[in-house]
Amino acid sequence: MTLYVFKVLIIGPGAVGKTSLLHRFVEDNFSFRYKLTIGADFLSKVIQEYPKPGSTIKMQIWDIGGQERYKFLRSSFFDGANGALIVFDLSRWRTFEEIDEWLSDLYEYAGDDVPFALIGNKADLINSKNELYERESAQVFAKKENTFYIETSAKTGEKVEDAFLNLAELMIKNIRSN
Ligand code: G3D
Ligand code: MG
Repeated sequence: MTLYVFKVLIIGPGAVGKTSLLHRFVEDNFSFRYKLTIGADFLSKVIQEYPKPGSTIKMQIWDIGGQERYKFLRSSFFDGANGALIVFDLSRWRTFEEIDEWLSDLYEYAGDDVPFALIGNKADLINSKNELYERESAQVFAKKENTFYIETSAKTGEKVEDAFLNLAELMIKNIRSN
């Protein structure tokens, strides 16, 4: 029996859906009524028999909440993180341009070997038949950082579990290589 305990961060610009992704993954629901998150908060999720029979992953998932502007608070938030979801909003591409800054914060405060997943959220708002040229930029960005890019919807639940589980696998690999 193997137990993995991971501290996972959800970071990115305001209103991209960080709190909604957290609730979708942990409680499998979506509400338009989450309050603007004040202060950092976390929820726990236990995944049994994953990634293989006999192992369990416990994720303590931290939501950076409304602190985006208060950089000074970030250091304790980032401390001891095992991985992160860096989220932008597919319906507002300028949020993608802020991702670089979030990644440097992650590397600076949590360590530059911390794995992350790049998440384009609100996939339900874009027409999948439309070719987004920016989608390629997101893929290139992720590839350059040796990670993956995934498009989710906290509203419909699409790919939300995949995003967290794929990150879990990167975190497990990262323990083994350290
Ligand atoms: P944040 O925690 O990153 O600041 P929130 O973002 O989770 O608070 O979400 C911001 C707004 O986007 C909320 O709408 C929320 O309902 C909406 N949202 C989050 N994820 C999705 C999604 O996947 N699809 C769609 N269509 N909307 C989403 P309001 O209206 O409450 O501001
Ligand atoms: Mg929030």
